[in-house]
Amino acid sequence: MERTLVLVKPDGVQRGLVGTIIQRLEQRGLRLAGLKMVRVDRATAERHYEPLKDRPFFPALIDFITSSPVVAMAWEGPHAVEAARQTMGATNPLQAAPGTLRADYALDIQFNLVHGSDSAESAARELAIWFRPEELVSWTRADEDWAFGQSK
Ligand code: IDP
Ligand code: MG
Repeated sequence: MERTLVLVKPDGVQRGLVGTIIQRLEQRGLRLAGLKMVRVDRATAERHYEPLKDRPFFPALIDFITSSPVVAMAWEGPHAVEAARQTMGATNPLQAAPGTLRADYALDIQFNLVHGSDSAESAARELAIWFRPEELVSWTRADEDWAFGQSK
């Protein structure tokens, strides 16, 4: 069982795609364990994207992610990290597979709707930035035996 951080980035919130993004992950079978709307400050954004601090697009990325509210979510399930990223698609929407969120709803490599942790280690680090432990809810989804199957 894994937990991952998903952010609906400012473009997703402004474009009214919060519900669509939640629906895709929810219908995939993942279990929502935390959810909040946040106007992230620069210091927190820089901590979240710290592994990318030497990339040329880092300043623009921090400007973007702090420009307007985001929705932060924790999702759980078997292989939740990989499953969430697969549902999102490749970083560049033009290279994302059809049917993924980024291919279906985005055009730009920066304005690509969503963030998903890229490993279990990143997920733990990032979830600690966005959520206090008591904000993550432990519960059983009624259909999870059927969605998680043998991976439960
Ligand atoms: P990921 O979000 O698919 O994991 P990362 O390489 O971790 O992709 O990059 C973080 C975010 O930085 C991307 O989602 C995108 O918003 C932005 N980004 C990545 N590469 C570029 C680029 O080449 N130009 C502009 N923005 C980029
Ligand atoms: Mg990444």
